[in-house]
Amino acid sequence: MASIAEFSKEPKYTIRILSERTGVRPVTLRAWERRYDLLEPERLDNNYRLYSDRDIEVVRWITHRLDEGLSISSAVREYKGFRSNGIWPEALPTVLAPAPSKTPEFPPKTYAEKLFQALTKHDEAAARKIMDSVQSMYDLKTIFFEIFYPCLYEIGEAWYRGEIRIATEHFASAFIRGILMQLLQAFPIYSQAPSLLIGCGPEEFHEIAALMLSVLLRREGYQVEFLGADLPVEDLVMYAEDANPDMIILSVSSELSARQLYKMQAMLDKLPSKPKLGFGGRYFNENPQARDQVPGVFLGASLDDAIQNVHDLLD
Ligand code: B12
Repeated sequence: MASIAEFSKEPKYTIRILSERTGVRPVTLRAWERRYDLLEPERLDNNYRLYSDRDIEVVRWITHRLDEGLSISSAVREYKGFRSNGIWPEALPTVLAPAPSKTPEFPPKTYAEKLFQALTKHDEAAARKIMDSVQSMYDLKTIFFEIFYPCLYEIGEAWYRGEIRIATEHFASAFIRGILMQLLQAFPIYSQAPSLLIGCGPEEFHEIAALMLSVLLRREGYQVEFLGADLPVEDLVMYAEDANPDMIILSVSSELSARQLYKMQAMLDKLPSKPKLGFGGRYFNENPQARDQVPGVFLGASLDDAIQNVHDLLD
């Protein structure tokens, strides 16, 4: 394992990137910087700060100590104790794929088509190869929104036209779901951050959007539990009573599912912690008038909107 000293001091990342690479939200990073003088970012003329690979490792080391139960002040004291004795702590092993490092050969659309071809031929080896190169070229949002989304959309259209079997659609969505689950599990879980339960409304089986949102919010440092498809309202409310989430987010693509959410916020309001209900999904995008019928917060038309709204509501 390398020591943190072996990582470059070259200032190159904005606070946003530092946040994405460490899972600590920018607001928390700024507070740590103010209170504990932990990092040494370089300030540009416009007052923006740039962080180095070494800063990333320092923040990862600190968050690891927090996960082990230390308070932030004890973790910083321990870190500074090492440093004042001239010691650099060991860097943590990398659990995530490295940040994109290769210049893309083709636009994302081309990879969406290649992935569609591989998956509709049930050629898992080819699909994996495509994913390996895509992950070395593109960030997660590009992969989700510009490669997975159009690929799944075309799968749906091909199924609707009777050109592919149900088995093929299942194979394709299981493959993409598998990649998303791996990503979700590779991100650390921060026990101090606001907590979110994310899944699908009752009788809703389209779970990929909820899973994408779970990955992206976990990457931002939220404590996310992904609960999957078809969550019955009563059961979810009872679980929320035990789990005390700050928010429950449900994805919905049918009226049947949406209707069952009408009574949910009132049930949540009876719990001591009064979690917020956030919702979105294809049904609410296609039927904007239905958004007002569900008590709770409509989180927007896209997953990017949802992330921004979660920040606004919980930070
Ligand atoms: C995979 C798939 C399935 C799989 C899902 C597997 C899984 N583990 O998730 C299975 C086999 C279960 C399935 C079942 C059905 N499906 Co289907 N399915 C699809 C397919 C191919 C991909 C869906 C997907 O994951 N898309 C990618 C995600 C990212 O997109 P999305 O869900 O639309 O989400 C976007 C937005 O809606 C929004 N969003 C979503 N959730 C949230 C949440 C929040 C908080 C916010 C802010 C935003 C947001 O952001 C996302 C990104 O832009 C689509 C095709 C398509 N056009 O999407 C058909 C499709 C959705 N299915 C369809 C149908 C008809 C069905 C069935 C009724 C088929 C049947 N006869 O049984 C059942 C219904 C099951 C149910 N009750 O839920 C139709 C729906 C037509 C319609 N207008 O109603 C589609 C469009 C196929 C088609 N072209 O006809 N399906």
